[in-house]
Amino acid sequence: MERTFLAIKPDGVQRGLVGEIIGRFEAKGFTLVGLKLMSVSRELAEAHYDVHRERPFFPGLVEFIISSPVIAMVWEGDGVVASARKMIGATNPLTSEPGTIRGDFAVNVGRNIIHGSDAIETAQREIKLWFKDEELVSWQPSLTSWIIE
Ligand code: DAT
Ligand code: MG
Repeated sequence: MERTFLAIKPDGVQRGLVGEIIGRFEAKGFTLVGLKLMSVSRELAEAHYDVHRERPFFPGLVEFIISSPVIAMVWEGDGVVASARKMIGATNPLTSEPGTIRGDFAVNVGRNIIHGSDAIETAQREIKLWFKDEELVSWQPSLTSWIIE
């Protein structure tokens, strides 16, 4: 079953949007299989954003991610990687569609509330980086037959 890594960034946690954001993925019908509130180490933040290491915004991005707690999550479901990216919206919240998380709650690219893996391979890398195997729980929600034909 496909899985993706999502993280509510420090701004989303500080602004009290954790319940709202988790609720959207629950209501959609995806399954939560991993969840933790954590302070992120500089090492983890730099590894997570390694592809952006040479970009001018990298130092500020790392400082932001380690500045305050983050909610790290793994969600499961058919097509969850691409669908979660759609629900999150475009990187710059000023261009994110209304109805997306960034479109509804953010105005600034450096404070865009949530991270979501951008491809299946990225998701696998990020899940391994953020979670130990034993922190992930495989389970079958009893509502499944009312959500998937
Ligand atoms: P996304 O988070 O939509 O996958 P990304 O991987 O291109 O976007 O960039 C990672 C994060 O870096 C993004 O969520 C916010 C920050 N960022 C990206 N482009 C930026 C820019 N031009 N200025 C400041 N921060 C930026
Ligand atoms: Mg990205």
